[in-house]
Amino acid sequence: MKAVIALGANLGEPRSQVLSAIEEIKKLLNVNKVSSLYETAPFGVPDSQPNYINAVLTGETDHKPLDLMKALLEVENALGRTRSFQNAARLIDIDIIDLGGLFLESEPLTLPHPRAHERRFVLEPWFEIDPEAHLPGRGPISALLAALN
Ligand code: PH2
Ligand code: MG
Ligand code: MG
Repeated sequence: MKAVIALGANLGEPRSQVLSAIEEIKKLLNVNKVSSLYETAPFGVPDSQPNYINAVLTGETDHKPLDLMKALLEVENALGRTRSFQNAARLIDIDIIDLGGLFLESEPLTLPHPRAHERRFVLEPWFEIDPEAHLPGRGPISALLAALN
């Protein structure tokens, strides 16, 4: 199954944490494409947070959704992630955006990512590596991006 994964960091050394996370994810799945790193203003959180470094990658995996999520949480933990409150500034965040077009609504994991369609910091790097991509249930990411303008 094709996986689309978004990374973000805005504490510590965000660029090197995102790059380290990408290296760890390459051990978990067959990574095809990795976007550039984007410096983005904090979105939907207090402006007082530092800017983020964001990236998106695509890969192939046979992991079941919850197994992939747990493996990615372990990468977050290995890189020092702690959780205080939702959307708090963080050392690393790794989110599954889409996994093979699956729709899943469960307590630990909702697929596709329920807020991806409104997040330029996800759509722009994703568009860079896969301009024809669709976000299941929402449509072409090119149109989603245009709608944000
Ligand atoms: N992640 C959030 C909330 N806001 N803003 C930017 N620019 N980048 C992020 O990765 C980000 C955010 C919650 O996961
Ligand atoms: Mg997130
Ligand atoms: Mg997350």
